Amino acid sequence: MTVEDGVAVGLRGNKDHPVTRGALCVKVNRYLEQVDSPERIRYPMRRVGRKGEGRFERISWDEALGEIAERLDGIVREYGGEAIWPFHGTGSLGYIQGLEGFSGRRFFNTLGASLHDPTICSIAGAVGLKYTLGTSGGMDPEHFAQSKLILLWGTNPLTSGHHGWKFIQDSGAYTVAIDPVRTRTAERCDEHLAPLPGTDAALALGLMHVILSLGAENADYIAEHTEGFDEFKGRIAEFTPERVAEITGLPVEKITALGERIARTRPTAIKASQGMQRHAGGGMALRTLACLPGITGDWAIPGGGLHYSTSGHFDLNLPELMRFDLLPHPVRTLSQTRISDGLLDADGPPVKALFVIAANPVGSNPNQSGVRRGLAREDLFTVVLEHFPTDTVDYADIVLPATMQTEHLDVLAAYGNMYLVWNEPAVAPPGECLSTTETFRRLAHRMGLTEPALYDSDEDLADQLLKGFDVERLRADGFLRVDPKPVPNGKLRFFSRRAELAGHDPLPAYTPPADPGEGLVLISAASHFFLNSTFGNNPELLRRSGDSAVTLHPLDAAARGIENGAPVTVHNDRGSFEAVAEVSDQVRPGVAATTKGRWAKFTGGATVNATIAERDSDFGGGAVFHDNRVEVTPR
Ligand SMILES: Nc1nc2c(c(=O)[nH]1)N[C@H]1C(S)=C(S)[C@@H](COP(=O)(O)OP(=O)(O)OC[C@H]3O[C@@H](n4cnc5c(=O)[nH]c(N)nc54)[C@H](O)[C@@H]3O)O[C@H]1N2
Ligand SMILES: Nc1nc2c(c(=O)[nH]1)N[C@H]1C(S)=C(S)[C@@H](COP(=O)(O)OP(=O)(O)OC[C@H]3O[C@@H](n4cnc5c(=O)[nH]c(N)nc54)[C@H](O)[C@@H]3O)O[C@H]1N2
Ligand SMILES: [Mo]
Repeated sequence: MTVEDGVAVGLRGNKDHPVTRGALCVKVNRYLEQVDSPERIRYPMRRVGRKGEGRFERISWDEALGEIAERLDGIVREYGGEAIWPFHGTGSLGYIQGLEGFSGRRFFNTLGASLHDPTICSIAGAVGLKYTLGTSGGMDPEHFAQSKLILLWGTNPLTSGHHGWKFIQDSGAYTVAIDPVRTRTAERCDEHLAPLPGTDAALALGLMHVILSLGAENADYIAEHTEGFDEFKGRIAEFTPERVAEITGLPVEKITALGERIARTRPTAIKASQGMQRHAGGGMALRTLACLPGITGDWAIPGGGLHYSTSGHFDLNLPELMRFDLLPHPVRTLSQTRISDGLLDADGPPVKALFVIAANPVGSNPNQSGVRRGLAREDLFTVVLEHFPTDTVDYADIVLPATMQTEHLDVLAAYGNMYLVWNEPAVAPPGECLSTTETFRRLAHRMGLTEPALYDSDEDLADQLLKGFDVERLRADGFLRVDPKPVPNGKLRFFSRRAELAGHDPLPAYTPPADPGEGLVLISAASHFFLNSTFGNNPELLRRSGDSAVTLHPLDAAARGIENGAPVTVHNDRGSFEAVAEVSDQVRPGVAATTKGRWAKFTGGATVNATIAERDSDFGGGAVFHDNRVEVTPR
């Protein structure tokens, strides 16, 4: 950042960073506009209108903290601490200020508040990978530069993580996109396969079938580094290319040709990310994919293996940061993806106080109308810590103004590479904005809590989190590479006893999509212009993103009498939203595509999330955003 007279005037990427190499994305390039936006929430506010209406009056921090302290005291006395739900989102991936429940957890622990399970993003795939690999940490993405064949499987890095693309380009590898949608990334690949959504595990089993038929498996790797191959062979035998063609909707020849290419190309790497696990069988899909490099032995070759997320490589001292030892007794866990369930029908005491921290559940959760119903409960006391008046803020009883990354101290583990990041505050916050940590230090004081750990400074918290790391170097350079952990961790398990004990098939399998509806499968993946719902109010990005659109194949459009550019309603029995039809062969027949991240209040009152079911995926209680059947009708 360039700061002049205490004001941030410039923001650019760090040229010395080995992954970002000085580049920012379309969204973060506009971060300073957001910091300085006239719409930024700068003062605490109290609701004056109905819930959902979004009318507030400015109050002082003293009044805000006083009211929150009094309400919490009363709720704890009457219903117990578990009636409080600290609901964290992914708005900040900082360990100190955000990240899915770390910040403020100490405070909530002393009150005995319910735990929050961050299930919305990547959990199904991570649990699936752990069954196969014993870890969710995969290949170092910098190793893609050494790959000869790269399968970009259910991932659109040119939109959702463009820094990784450089290594893929450097490799000169043959690239194959496997995605029901011809994305920006698929356009740039040598080949594109468009399977029916939710059928990836079947495709992976079919590819392994081809490899085994050619006798191209790596017998030495299998014997030395894996378990359960004999059992797994029987499962693979069931997935002939003909059967897989029927399940995936891909031509048999394409499946066979790709299997043959994998069989003869070392190292082959798979870049998967979260897209394919937003399905009923999403955890099983990742678990099955991770077996492919186990058959070929690619896991043992630099430039081979599978990359999903790097979070498993960051061994930070979370217990010391979170301090679960401060809980007075064991407490229940509430799932992030099931907020309407939690608010309307919780097991145990009713949720009476909700803190929304760096999250926008009305915009980003499944079951938008259910989320609204839950938040509209008159007897629910809702506090939202935010930068902007989001669709969720409209339901707050008290809104607290939060600092942005330019204004607070934080430590981040990169989402998709191997570097820790130090986030130094560069400018003073505007108005009366406070960091999450300072908000909870002040609230603890106001409630008369005496636990000393509640008053640790941000620097202390960073030191505790980073015990064993070179904090001085991290602070001086701004980033620090962590040592990769071995993958697989121990032997690769084709047969998983742990999966069996958890009630799953002990072998990798194909779990079909679960939405029982008819109609088109609607995928709502990352928008090029928004980061989830963050930046969804940036005027320039809104302008560039155009209208809320839904892409339909010409055959599906014709069958519905829909022309390119026509206004349509997208609907199912859960809800509906309005869009403009884009008729294009970018999607395969039977599939429709839109993007996530729009604000309901700017889009006719509802977004795609109004059509998505609040249903768990197979592993870990993940969300099933892309397992969504809809109908599209002209408006
Ligand atoms: N620009 C931008 N970047 C982002 C985000 C954003 O909102 N905007 N969000 C960030 C976050 S929080 C995350 S978790 C990541 C998510 O980014 P990704 O992991 O890339 O996930 P998605 O965008 O959900 O989907 C990626 C691709 O998977 C495809 N897909 C959907 N279903 C299937 C399927 O069944 N099989 C296959 N093979 N493909 C399928 C979609 O068409 C899409 O092109 O991106 C991060 N980066
Ligand atoms: N249809 C559909 N929906 C999806 C997905 C999908 O693929 N399709 N993907 C899902 C995924 S991967 C994710 S991760 C979730 C994300 O869902 P959420 O976690 O709810 O993320 P956002 O919608 O970006 O909202 C985050 C909010 O945090 C605020 N914020 C940012 N930084 C800070 C901070 O430091 N302090 C405070 N107090 N607030 C801050 C931002 O202003 C923003 O309003 O969405 C999910 N929703
Ligand atoms: Mo995410």
